[in-house]
Amino acid sequence: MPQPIASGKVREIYEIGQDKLLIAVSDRISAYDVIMPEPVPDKGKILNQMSIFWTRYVADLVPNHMIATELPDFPAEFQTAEFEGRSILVKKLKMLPIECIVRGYITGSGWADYQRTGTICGAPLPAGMRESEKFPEPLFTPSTKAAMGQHDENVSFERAAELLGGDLAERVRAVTIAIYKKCARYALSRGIILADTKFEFGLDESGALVLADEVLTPDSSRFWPLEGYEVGRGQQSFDKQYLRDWLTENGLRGKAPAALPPEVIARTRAKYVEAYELLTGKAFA
Ligand code: PZK
Repeated sequence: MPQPIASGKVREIYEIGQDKLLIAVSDRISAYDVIMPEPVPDKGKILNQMSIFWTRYVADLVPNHMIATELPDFPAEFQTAEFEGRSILVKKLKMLPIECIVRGYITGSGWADYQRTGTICGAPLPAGMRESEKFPEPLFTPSTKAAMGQHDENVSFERAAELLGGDLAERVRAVTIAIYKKCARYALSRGIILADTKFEFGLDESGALVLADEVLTPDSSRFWPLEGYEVGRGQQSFDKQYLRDWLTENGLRGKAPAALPPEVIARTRAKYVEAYELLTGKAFA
């Protein structure tokens, strides 16, 4: 059995030789920052396939780290059912020390910062914006990675430029916004608002800027149903609304419940399948 070199809340990374990694996406689900006691069947496969779809969709804008997505192309020890569909083999990169967050709509910590200070990450914004309103232009709001269990820290573009160098910071900002715009426009045509998302980039052996990590999944993004979207209030989460409502109704916000009702799991799974099918136009087998 291969052993991961790192585990996130939801994913595992395995080292393959000197220059490759295998990323496996689990069926674990978090809500209010807590991992639930039970998996959502097929969530890992669905999110991995969605990420592969988007990574290919933006390949005209930026090179990516993907080497292989199919079991027969993986090293022999990973050619087992537990890795099928939920894993990708990638090129190991020198990861940039920032998370590239892009926001199309004002919500979450961005909305909180705007209400408090009138800015987000030091960027000037129109006065009088309302919760969930679309920005005139997508906003690049980088953060620096915190240790596991900590929240990432928002930084100004100037701070990002100190960490990366001004030229790389500008290139990362431009490609982040270009990817977001292309994908948000497409998703909207399928009935899903991509409110915001997080990308991670690295540099390859030749120093080229390469897109890594998961791309535009509901775990790295806020997906909102276009149906029912209304400025001036918070929006429903496309994927986790049913789970959050159940946790809230049962006084379990931010707690780990002993178990989840089968209906909560089934309805949440159905939302992941729905998002996958809407976005890719393919049935989830
Ligand atoms: C890399 N992560 C995040 C993912 C975890 C942590 N191509 C790459 N090269 C080097 N490093 C990474 C990648 C990618 N992708 C990604 N951390 C490092 C992460 C999954 C599970 F625990």
